[in-house]
Amino acid sequence: MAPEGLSEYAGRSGVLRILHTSDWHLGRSFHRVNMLGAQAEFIGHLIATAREHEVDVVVVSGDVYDRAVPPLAAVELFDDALHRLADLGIPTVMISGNHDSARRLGVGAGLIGRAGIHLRTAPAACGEPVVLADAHGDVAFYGLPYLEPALVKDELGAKRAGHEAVLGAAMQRVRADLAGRPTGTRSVVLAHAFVTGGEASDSERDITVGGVAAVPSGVFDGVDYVALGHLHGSQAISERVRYSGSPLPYSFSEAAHRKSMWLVDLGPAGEIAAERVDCPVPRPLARIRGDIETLLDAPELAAHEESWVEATLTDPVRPDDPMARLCERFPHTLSLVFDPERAPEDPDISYARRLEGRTDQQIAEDFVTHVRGAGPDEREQAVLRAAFDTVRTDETLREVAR
Ligand SMILES: [Mn+2]
Repeated sequence: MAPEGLSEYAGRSGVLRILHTSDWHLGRSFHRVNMLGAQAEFIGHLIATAREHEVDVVVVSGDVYDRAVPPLAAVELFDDALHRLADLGIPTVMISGNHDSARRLGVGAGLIGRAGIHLRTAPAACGEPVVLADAHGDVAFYGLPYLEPALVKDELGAKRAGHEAVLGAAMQRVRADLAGRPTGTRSVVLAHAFVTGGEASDSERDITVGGVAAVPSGVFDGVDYVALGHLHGSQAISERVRYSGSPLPYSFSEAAHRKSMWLVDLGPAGEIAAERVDCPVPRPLARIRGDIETLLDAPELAAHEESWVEATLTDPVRPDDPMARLCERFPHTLSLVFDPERAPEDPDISYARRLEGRTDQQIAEDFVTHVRGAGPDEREQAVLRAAFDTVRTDETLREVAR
């Protein structure tokens, strides 16, 4: 593919400026709050940032939508985002994430590509970059859509159906393509994966297959910049391997996150300088804890009265109508958790609480222990794991076949 020209000011300051974002989850709500308005505000912020900071390329590393079949309002917002990006004349590269239906998102990709928005959703095409050029030469952008191991293993010629194996196979294609390009060609990889060392929150969908979800960052060695999606907290795994995180919070576990995008300057020899650009905050998040009287009276909690609140009630006996009472002081209370302060062995601790934070595999293993008295041995654990993998793969296959 011939390099595309960038706008006339591309690389004007000796660098190629990339705006890196991911995990928009258009159509997702936050508890009972419809986030579409906040998502639209973010899109406006993205466009304004691209313009103000004279961005040369926008990259979106997956989970554009929250679901395979998103609500119409989310599709309309995405359509609006595409038009505004195209109107700016800034090339954009996007991949599908584990929440997107790659097939659906990829519809019309060829046509949209003519407007400079490059949607990469086909695993087999991961070695075919979008090549852009600035004053210092070519920059190859490789879009690696989310790779579901069992589904793409054969297509990519991976030896095993694990995340590391399929990403490794995809990166082999990237390196093979890069080796055939002019010396000095710089490279950027977009990927949607759980890279070792990354810190997770409660709002990423579990992608555990074969027991291992995390991939060592070394799989991306040799690339100038890796724009990651999947984890919802902004973080740098290394100088060249970063997560932008989601622009908005989608769980209370993200209360301490600073939602942002990365503005990355790629120098003529592949030098990296990255800066964070904050995203608009629709409303701060607060997690408060105590018995109901304390929560209603404590003066230090006044700062959270306008926040989205998750209240953990520690009263030994569940108080009457706690939501209505809390809402009088904290009108944006969205989540109520009961954590009565009693002995840890108490059988009254709710089933839901005991399952909190545990994977399907762990819950199934606990169940075996509970009914039999002894936990599953290694062979039995493997049987359970294979069963979960099959169910998850079937779900994905059904979506692909639709
Ligand atoms: Mn996500």
